[in-house]
Amino acid sequence: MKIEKAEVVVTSPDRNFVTLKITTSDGVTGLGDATLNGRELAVVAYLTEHVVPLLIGRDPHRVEDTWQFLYRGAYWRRGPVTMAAIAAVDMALWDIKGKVAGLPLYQLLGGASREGLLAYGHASGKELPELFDSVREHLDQGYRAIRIQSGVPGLRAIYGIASQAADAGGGAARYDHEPARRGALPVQEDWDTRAYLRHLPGVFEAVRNEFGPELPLLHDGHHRLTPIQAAKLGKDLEPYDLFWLEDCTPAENQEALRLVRRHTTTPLAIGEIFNTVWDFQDLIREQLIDYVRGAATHMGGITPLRKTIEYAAQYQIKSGFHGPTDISPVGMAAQVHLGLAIHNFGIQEYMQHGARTKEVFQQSYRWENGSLHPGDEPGLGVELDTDEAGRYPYERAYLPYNRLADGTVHDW
Ligand code: EZ4
Ligand code: CO
Repeated sequence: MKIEKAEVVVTSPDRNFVTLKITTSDGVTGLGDATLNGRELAVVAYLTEHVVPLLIGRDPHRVEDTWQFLYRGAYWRRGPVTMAAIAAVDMALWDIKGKVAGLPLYQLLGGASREGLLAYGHASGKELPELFDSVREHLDQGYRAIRIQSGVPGLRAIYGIASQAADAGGGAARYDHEPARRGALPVQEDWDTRAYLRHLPGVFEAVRNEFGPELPLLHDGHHRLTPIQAAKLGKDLEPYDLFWLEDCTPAENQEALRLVRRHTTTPLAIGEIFNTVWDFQDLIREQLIDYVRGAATHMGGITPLRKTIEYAAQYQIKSGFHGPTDISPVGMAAQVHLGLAIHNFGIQEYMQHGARTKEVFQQSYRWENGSLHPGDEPGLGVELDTDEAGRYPYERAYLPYNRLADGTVHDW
């Protein structure tokens, strides 16, 4: 069996997705997710111009060898564009292997370690009543763990607030929070760290008072704090027993986490923008985080994400794989299979795709009683309806960016 064809499919049902479809000489097809939010066409070019020609004629069973060849063979390593492209190949080859074996991917990864994956959704609101409604909606939908993002008085639009995103226009209506907006240029949001630090602990106090002590609550700081600010926030949130505080600092400076750790027992989750195992190496070895936020789509596929999480297991660090709407159903399926198989599963983010996306990508993973299960179809269990995909051509979309009141660009 050889790889006969590799096609890059771009579709924009509710948002842009990039999918690699590999076909073997035996007619088996495999899918991989290569979606890089706001930079989709860069990955399309990398795949089409540089990767696809290398795949034709290769043995699709050689997953590890193909990964090493694409990673080391390019000489210029890492980076989000390259790693999203390699991820798509890796996923597609695992998909093919599962289909040839007649087994769902989780069986190839060691079999199920649990019945299903606890998944969390995104509740948000400009003010408390809207936030409480959003939490109740999530509870009604069956969520048993919820991320809390709140507006901040004096700030017009900030990351994570669905209604503010909807006000800014551009396809945000369906989503709990879809940060990328279709349009010619990125939307500007605003930020004031001191206002945020003053406001947020009161929000968590109110949520705990309303919904009780048991519900696992999460929060995303989205890279906007300095180390000492992050330490203060972690400390201030301790009474509200967070499941995790995510991306409390921009993690390029990994030493910063040592300082945060010295001051707070609030669990930390990091890594949604990391590309490789090596980005996690120090954070895991020094036990500076509690949850690995990597995504199969952005870490170079199932193969390296599995290596990362196996390494993390030695330190009792668990998975909390990134699962926003910009991970396609193919990428989500990959993570749900991996999450079912590993011992050190923590939680899975699950925002849910829109109806059009579910038509384009027919999924066999299911969501029941707040848990995800990958289903038992061979491989990843996702099929791409290319006719349906063709109805939704690419639409330019950017992630927003941040400015402070004085006009300085800030981390978004
Ligand atoms: O901003 O997926 O935890 N989730 C997140 C996401 C990211 C987007 C970027 O593409 O931080 O909302
Ligand atoms: Co995040």
